[in-house]
Amino acid sequence: MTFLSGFIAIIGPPNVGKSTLLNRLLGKKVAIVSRKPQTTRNRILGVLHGEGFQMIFLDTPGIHKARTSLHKSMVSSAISALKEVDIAVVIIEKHRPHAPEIPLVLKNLKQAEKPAVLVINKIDLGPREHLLPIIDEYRKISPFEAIVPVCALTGEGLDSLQDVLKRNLKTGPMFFPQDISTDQTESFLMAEIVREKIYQHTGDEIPYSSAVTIESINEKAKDLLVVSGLIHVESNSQKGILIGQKGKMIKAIGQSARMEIENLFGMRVYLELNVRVEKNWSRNPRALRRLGY
Ligand SMILES: Nc1nc2c(ncn2[C@@H]2O[C@H](COP(=O)(O)OP(=O)(O)OP(=O)(O)O)[C@@H](O)[C@H]2O)c(=O)[nH]1
Ligand SMILES: [Mg+2]
Repeated sequence: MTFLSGFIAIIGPPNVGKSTLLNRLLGKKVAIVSRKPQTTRNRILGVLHGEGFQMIFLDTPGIHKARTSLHKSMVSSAISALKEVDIAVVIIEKHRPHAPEIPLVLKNLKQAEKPAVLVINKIDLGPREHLLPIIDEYRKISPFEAIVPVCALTGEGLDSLQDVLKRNLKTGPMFFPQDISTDQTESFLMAEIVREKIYQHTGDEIPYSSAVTIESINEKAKDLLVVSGLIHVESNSQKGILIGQKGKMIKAIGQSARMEIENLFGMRVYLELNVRVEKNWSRNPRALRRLGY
């Protein structure tokens, strides 16, 4: 029997559920998720291992009109992921079928000249009868291989999506061994988990002004990891908010990040987090590179 494989980019406006969809397809969390837009900042690779096939997904930052250097780097990583793949999954939301970023997404898709499947996500939100007119409209806009309504949160519609994608795979190698589901390093995974908790625990500009680096990981005992992380923010007042009264905020972030890291690595973890002010890092190309963007 021949083996089928292919690279698939997941693209779309910010916050439409790209990372949720990837995690749900894999049955495993490889990408962080939050209610706030612009959570994903790098291309995140996730491998779906099937019977006789392999799909390599590239989750990407939301495509939008970028202003800061950080946002420009995010959008360009989405567009370059699109160039690497065999097929694109374009996601829009059922309740926002005309989100302002969609024309920019479709323009980039067209320039990349890749076949694409349109996923209409969040079908659990709003009336069901809104779906058919959206499908009709998008059928006319762009020659999609298929249009698949889904709810990434519950998994509804994902079997159909997988079938469509499988039909588009080509004979090819098994690019990743069965036990590998992502190419992210340990320290990147940990930094992302900390970042997700910052998105969950803080409001206003704090999530957008924070970057996380892992400075060291030491295996102290057989089952104890000592991890030291640094949260970079853009101003002293942000540092104050992130630390919180009597260190309450940073403690809460550290605690929930630690629990998730422990689950992921199957080890006890001691997580130390420090906050450093790096003025305007999100607008400084050199700082961005140092922080992994
Ligand atoms: N109701 C509902 N919410 C969803 C669904 N899929 C995703 N979400 C929610 O939408 C929000 C954004 O999800 P993400 O997966 O982070 O979206 P994203 O497109 O990766 O966002 P960025 O990385 O910021 O571009 C989260 O709060 C998800 O729980 C869905 O099918 N239904
Ligand atoms: Mg995301």
